[in-house]
Amino acid sequence: MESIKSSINSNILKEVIEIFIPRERRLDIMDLLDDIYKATAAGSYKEMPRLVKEAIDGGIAARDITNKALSPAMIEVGDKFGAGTLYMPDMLLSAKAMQVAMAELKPLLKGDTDIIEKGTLVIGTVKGDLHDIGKNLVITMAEGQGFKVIDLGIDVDYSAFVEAIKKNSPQIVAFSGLLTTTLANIPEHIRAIEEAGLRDSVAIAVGGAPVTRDFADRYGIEVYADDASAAAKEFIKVVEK
Ligand code: B12
Repeated sequence: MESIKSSINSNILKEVIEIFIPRERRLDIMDLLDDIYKATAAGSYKEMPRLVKEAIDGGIAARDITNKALSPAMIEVGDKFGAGTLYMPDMLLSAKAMQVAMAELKPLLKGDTDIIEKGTLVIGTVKGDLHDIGKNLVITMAEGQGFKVIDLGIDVDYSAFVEAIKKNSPQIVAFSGLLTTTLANIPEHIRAIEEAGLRDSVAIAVGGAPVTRDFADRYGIEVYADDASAAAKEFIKVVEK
């Protein structure tokens, strides 16, 4: 596993550390971020509350824990999953580690616009679909990349997506679907958004094992990805346009 120490070298965090932290304490901070990175990548979720507390007590900003340790670790995990060198149970453990850490960090991140307001994503499983493991992984990855996520849950009605768009003005609305039968509901979801006059205000994203890029193209859907880390990267492209 690649260490994050090298990636810290050229960033602002390093400068801040060099200015404000005595030389003998610098290694501790880098070690702590490295430990959080490794624990996340290894899925050691039980370690996370202690590690996060130590980091916060040691003066590391919550956003640096997210940006320098949690997010890169999840990107590594997602890349390995995509490459077939890491398997689903390991990815779920890493997702859980990230969620445990985020639960500790979220109160501290409120008001930190750089991390919490990169964009807003509304997501749910399509009408009739109860499979939410993939959706929850997508949420973890999106939150890790700084998105505010409105999770509408499972078996979400057309009107619930429309209401959530009106209420939250997201840049992206995402459908997750695992059943070939319920994928047939996706065009209906899009129609409901069009009829409410909201289609031009959001990019639509779609995913789930049976979904393909061809499917997305057929319905004019802007974002498709076949795994959670690729999904988060695509979401970033949407808000950075
Ligand atoms: C777990 C599971 C269940 C659990 C779901 C529990 C839960 N909380 O999710 C339970 C037991 C409830 C269940 C029920 C059913 N299931 Co089921 N289930 C599965 C199983 C074993 C795993 C699915 C899963 O979680 N995969 C792992 C996740 C991580 O993958 P994923 O969802 O594809 O998500 C990834 C990507 O697709 C992407 N992604 C996901 N969402 C999104 C969204 C966006 C916007 C983007 C960009 C990307 C993205 O990122 C994710 C992470 O990398 C699959 C078998 C399989 N091999 O897939 C069957 C499977 C999906 N189920 C199936 C069926 C038939 C059913 C039932 C109809 C069974 C029955 N007769 O009752 C019911 C239907 C319930 C319903 N109405 O939804 C079939 C579907 C066949 C089909 N093509 O239609 C499958 C394929 C099994 C099979 N081989 O027959 N199921």
